[in-house]
Amino acid sequence: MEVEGDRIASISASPRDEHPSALLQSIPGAVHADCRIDRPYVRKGWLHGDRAGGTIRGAESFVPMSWDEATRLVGEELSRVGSEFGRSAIYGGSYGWSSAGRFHHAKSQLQRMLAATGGYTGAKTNYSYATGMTLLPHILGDSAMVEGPLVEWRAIAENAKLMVCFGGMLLRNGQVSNGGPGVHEMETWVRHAARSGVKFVYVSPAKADFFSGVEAEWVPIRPNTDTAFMLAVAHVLISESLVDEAYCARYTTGYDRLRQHILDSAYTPSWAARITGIPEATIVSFARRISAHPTAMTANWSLQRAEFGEQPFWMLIALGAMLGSIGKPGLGVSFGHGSQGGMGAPRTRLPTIGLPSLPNPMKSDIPVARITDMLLGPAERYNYDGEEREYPHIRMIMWAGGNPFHHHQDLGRLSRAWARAQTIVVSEPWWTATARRADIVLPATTTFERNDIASGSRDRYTLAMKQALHPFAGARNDFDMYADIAEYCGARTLFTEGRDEGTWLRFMYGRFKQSASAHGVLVPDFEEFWERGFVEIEPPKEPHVPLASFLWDPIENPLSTPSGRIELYSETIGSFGYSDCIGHPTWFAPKEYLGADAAKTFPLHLLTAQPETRLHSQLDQARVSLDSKILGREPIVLNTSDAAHRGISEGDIVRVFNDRGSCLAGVRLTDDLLPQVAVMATGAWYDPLDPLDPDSMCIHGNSNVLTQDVGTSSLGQGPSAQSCLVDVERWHGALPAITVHMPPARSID
Ligand SMILES: Nc1nc2c(c(=O)[nH]1)N[C@H]1C(S)=C(S)[C@@H](COP(=O)(O)OP(=O)(O)OC[C@H]3O[C@@H](n4cnc5c(=O)[nH]c(N)nc54)[C@H](O)[C@@H]3O)O[C@H]1N2
Ligand SMILES: Nc1nc2c(c(=O)[nH]1)N[C@H]1C(S)=C(S)[C@@H](COP(=O)(O)OP(=O)(O)OC[C@H]3O[C@@H](n4cnc5c(=O)[nH]c(N)nc54)[C@H](O)[C@@H]3O)O[C@H]1N2
Ligand SMILES: [Mo]
Repeated sequence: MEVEGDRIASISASPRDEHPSALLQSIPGAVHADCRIDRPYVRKGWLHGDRAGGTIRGAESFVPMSWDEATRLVGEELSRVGSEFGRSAIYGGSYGWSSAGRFHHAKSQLQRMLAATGGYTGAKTNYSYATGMTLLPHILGDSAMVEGPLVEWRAIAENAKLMVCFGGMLLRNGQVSNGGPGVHEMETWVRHAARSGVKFVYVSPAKADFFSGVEAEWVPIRPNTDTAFMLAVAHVLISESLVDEAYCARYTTGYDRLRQHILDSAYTPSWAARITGIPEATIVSFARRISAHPTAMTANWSLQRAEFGEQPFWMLIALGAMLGSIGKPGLGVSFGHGSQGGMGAPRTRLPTIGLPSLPNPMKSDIPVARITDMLLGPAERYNYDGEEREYPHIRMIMWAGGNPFHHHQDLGRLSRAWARAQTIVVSEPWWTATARRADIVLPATTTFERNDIASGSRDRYTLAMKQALHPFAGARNDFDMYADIAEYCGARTLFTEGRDEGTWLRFMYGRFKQSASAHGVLVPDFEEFWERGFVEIEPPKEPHVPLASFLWDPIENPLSTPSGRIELYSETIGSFGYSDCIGHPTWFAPKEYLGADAAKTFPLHLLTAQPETRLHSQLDQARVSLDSKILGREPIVLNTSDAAHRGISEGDIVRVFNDRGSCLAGVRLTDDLLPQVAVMATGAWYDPLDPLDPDSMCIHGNSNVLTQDVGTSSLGQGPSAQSCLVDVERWHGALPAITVHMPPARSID
């Protein structure tokens, strides 16, 4: 990276990285963007005593403040809300990716401060694979099969002849990994497997879901119907006696019940063909193929971010068990090889570097994607994973390192819910849609303005992230701002533990060095690491084989499930009595998919995929993302035939709409997408035409104005963004200028 004065002049990837991310080119533009926040601000109405924010948030001007004033206002508000309503009235779930470094991880810093000063209502699970991580412990004893380590690429290359990828294998998603990846290797591993003789088949609504250059066979499927396909594949395995009955008897419980259910319900290939759009013959030959060849199966996380998202994951595990392949080297089932960088890559299992958390004195939390339900329904009861719970009554929200007005579903509904809070404090480097909807805005530094350590849980590198720039204008590190707020509340030392940035980095690295050496791995001391810039930990010689010891001896090494086996019927889940997630996998028709009644009114299934040109909403204000827009609007990919009979052409602007909301988008056409499917990336900054109106059209193209905000089921309560029906029409109106990439109005008093 070249720095001139206090600006990044150019940036390039490490020579270690064979496939660097194109997103690097957006960094200078983002760091020096006009929409950086230069100092603390307070919403004018709030400053004058308005504690009923309403939908005025996002439409009112901001008054500049000194850091001392801002610190005092936040500190006072924490004390007031805490003493009037109790600390669980403060929501600090603060979901979001923040930036790569482990010390300046904004959410972790915020939550330490909130814990040190008395506690908060937190959040469980995530938006990525909430449903998988809640379901899998019931079925396999833990959630490793979705969080990693997965079935490893080296073992796949060596042992599999066929790899089935539900949702495809996406290089665009492989650019990204939590904590900051040292290298981008998804392409390397897929090519390695292909060269070793693995044939790839992917089941997906979009042909583009597998990258070009590696041969892969596309099985087009209607969105949200994978479970129906898998059930019919199971039906064929049963009818043609292709099930590994001995494996099911030894390693699973409930196979007989599932088998009976599949036969009784007549989940035949002809039944599934009508639902999935996959020809009957293809289903039959698919079943024969996966039983004839050593097969690895993976499903992307997108499959479970849909209504009844538990089912495709559970049913894929059932298929793996019926083939007798789970636990065999390089075979079986896992989730996410195509979702994110590092999934399935070899790695020595050491604890990653992290900021230790402080225990939250309030035992209050929600499944993270239920935030709107919580804000709208204080004291309302809800189900989650066998528990009957009650939503707390939230009066104050603090957010750092996340963008709910990008990431949450049904933004109109979120706007109404957001209006219920008395005080909202957001820390952000940029004037995002969320920062604009705060009462107190605290300007944060970016990664380039501080020292940190990157340590991905999914690759073998630990990286020194050295400060390259002075903090922008009045921006401060989250750590420093929360240390001062903690001090106001009398808890500075509890929060800082007497350390500053430098001593924290040494402390965190020291703990890592210690645990590495306990695992027999020697890493250099801090000075040498910082000087050299990275530590690479050699992966083990032998690939990791999940569930290998269980396969070896299921009595000696049982799974942590109640039965000790793979649960194809779960007594526990059955005993919850949920109608939307019963004791075994089954087909539930979503409310919104192409087979639903609602498709008569809104005939297109909208998939909101991860953006190739950004990280979620991050870097939307910079080059790679801006260059991808059409007349400034986020692209929507439509099938040529769907566009033709609506009189829509390539490059047109359309209005995308349903009962929940609408947005503008620029049209890209393709023949390689299933008809009646449309794809928009997430992350275009939310820019409603009338910020005072929660139903207003987003003129920029944030797809979350359209998605539905319901839990996957009473079990997982994960987000269901991928179950969303819409229609499109050509937009003949004027094209309002995008305003969200510029700072909002500011005033002096
Ligand atoms: N429709 C639909 N919606 C989705 C999804 C989908 O598939 N479809 N996917 C979901 C998924 S899987 C995810 S993970 C979420 C992602 O949602 P988020 O994680 O909320 O998205 P980001 O844009 O990464 O938001 C991170 C924010 O942190 C800010 N930030 C970065 N560094 C710092 C820092 O040092 N300090 C502070 N204070 N702030 C910082 C960034 O500027 C940015 O605004 O979106 C979810 N939303
Ligand atoms: N460049 C970039 N990469 C990212 C991110 C980013 O923001 N930018 N975000 C990261 C994060 S936080 C996450 S959680 C992961 C998410 O990883 P995923 O959840 O795997 O990603 P998506 O892009 O939502 O979906 C992948 C593909 O699944 C297909 N799909 C959708 N619904 C269905 C379905 O019902 N059935 C089948 N068979 N296929 C379906 C879509 O065609 C889509 O292209 O991505 C990570 N990678
Ligand atoms: Mo995610």
